[in-house]
Amino acid sequence: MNKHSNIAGNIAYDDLREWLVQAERLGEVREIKGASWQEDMGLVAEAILRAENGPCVVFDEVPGCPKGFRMLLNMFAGVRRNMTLGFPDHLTKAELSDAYREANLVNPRIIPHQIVDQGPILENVDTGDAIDLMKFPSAVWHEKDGGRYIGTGTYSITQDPEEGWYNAGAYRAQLHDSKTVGLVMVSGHHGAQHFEKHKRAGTKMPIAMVLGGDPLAFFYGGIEVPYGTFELDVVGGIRGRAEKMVKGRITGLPIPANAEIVLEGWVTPGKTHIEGPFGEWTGHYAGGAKEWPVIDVQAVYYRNNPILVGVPPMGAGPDEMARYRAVLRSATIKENMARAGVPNVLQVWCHEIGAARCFHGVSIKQSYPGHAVQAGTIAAQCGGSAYASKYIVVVDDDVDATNLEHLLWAMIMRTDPKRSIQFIEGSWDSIADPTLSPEKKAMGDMTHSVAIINACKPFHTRDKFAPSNTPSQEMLKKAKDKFGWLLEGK
Ligand SMILES: Cc1cc2nc3c(=O)[nH]c(=O)nc-3n(C[C@H](O)[C@H](O)[C@H](O)COP(=O)(O)O)c2cc1C
Ligand SMILES: [Mn+2]
Repeated sequence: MNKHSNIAGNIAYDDLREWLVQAERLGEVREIKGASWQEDMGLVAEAILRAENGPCVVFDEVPGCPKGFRMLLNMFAGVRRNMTLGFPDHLTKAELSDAYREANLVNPRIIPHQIVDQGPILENVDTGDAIDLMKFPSAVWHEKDGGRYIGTGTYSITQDPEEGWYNAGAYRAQLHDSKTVGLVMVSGHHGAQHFEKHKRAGTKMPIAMVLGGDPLAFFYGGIEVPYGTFELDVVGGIRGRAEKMVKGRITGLPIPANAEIVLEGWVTPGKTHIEGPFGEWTGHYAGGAKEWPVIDVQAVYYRNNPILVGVPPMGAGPDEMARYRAVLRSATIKENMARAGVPNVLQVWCHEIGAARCFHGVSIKQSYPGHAVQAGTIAAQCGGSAYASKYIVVVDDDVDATNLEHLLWAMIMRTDPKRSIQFIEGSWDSIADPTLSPEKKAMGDMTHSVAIINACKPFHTRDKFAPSNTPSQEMLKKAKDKFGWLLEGK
């Protein structure tokens, strides 16, 4: 049993404002007035989003936007990570991931959302000529972005027109004009599946796009939850109380009653607009600029002094998105592996350098021939990992798979490349993968190969493998205690 199994999650906030109060209590919030959406916000993102312990920044008085219309950046860093997921401050990120898994994934609870009549999201409802998306402080995040992106810290609610279930998925949104935003739903994602059904039926798809609100709901919009399950009902289960939602006036879709900003409207099959380029999570403008569907916004709901949330991907190293996904996805994959019947999986870490999608380390206590290959294959292809996984490294239990350098050391030193690496072909890829060829993209072939790197000692000769000269915990402590001062400049 894991030593944290007695820790139950306790989410101390219901919405973004209560979360902000908690983050302020931790001393991790800074306010910036007068920053421009054209450049300054992107510069702040460059300055802070890659740091493990960067502050949460709230922008106000953005030139061109009404005072009080704010933008919040960097929810998931510092100690507030643990607060956000409802766990004590002292847990490391790997411990946080395990505690989260044990509290929420081992025996998952679903609490269906509850429809209510009132909520702060109804404080302002703009329709018709009153709709003006320009008043929200959306930013140009990267130098070569094709425009402002209003939807990055976002998720969109849609309904399956045949089966009736709701979905919440994070799909980015470029600001096209005062009443229209872009919508990028990659093939296979649930929102895209709903849209496919509408296309076949020749009907326009109702949609409600949340642009700021409860951090937990946003995280769940961007993480894999099985087909047929409404992410907000999962969030209700984690909180231990039903999410309160109001009915959208235009579409009847459920809208979080305490969200900050929600766009409601229609996505019409065949109606598109040039979207992108956008600096994506792979650290490239890989998707380029192309035609994507749009949302014709029919109603805008927002609280007084609304807070837009920005979660721009930075790429090329750990960023905010990678940090929270590493914690959540590592837990998801570890749980998926246990359910698929892979025993003795000690650690799973979706490394931030691979945007917590493409490069995963797995440590196992090897128990039988083929165990390492089984673990690597499932870690590459389970529900939490299939999309965009690229490299899986499986190591023995004396390696810390959560530590990038230790993992790479084992990968380099304990493999014979030709023998130790095998490939899965035709695996689900992301359009943001810069190695997808133009030909494959043109054909709609969004697949690539995945490398399973078996860096375990061969099972049948493991006892003859040269022992590692990594010091024992006792020797390490002794060395530090006796001679650690040599590094302290004394
Ligand atoms: C900030 C953020 C932005 C994302 N942008 C997109 C996007 O533009 N298009 C897309 O298809 N997936 C995007 N994703 C990934 C999906 O949201 C994610 O895979 C999610 O699990 C999809 O949910 P679904 O399976 O319910 O569709 C994004 C995720 C995050 C966290
Ligand atoms: Mn879904």
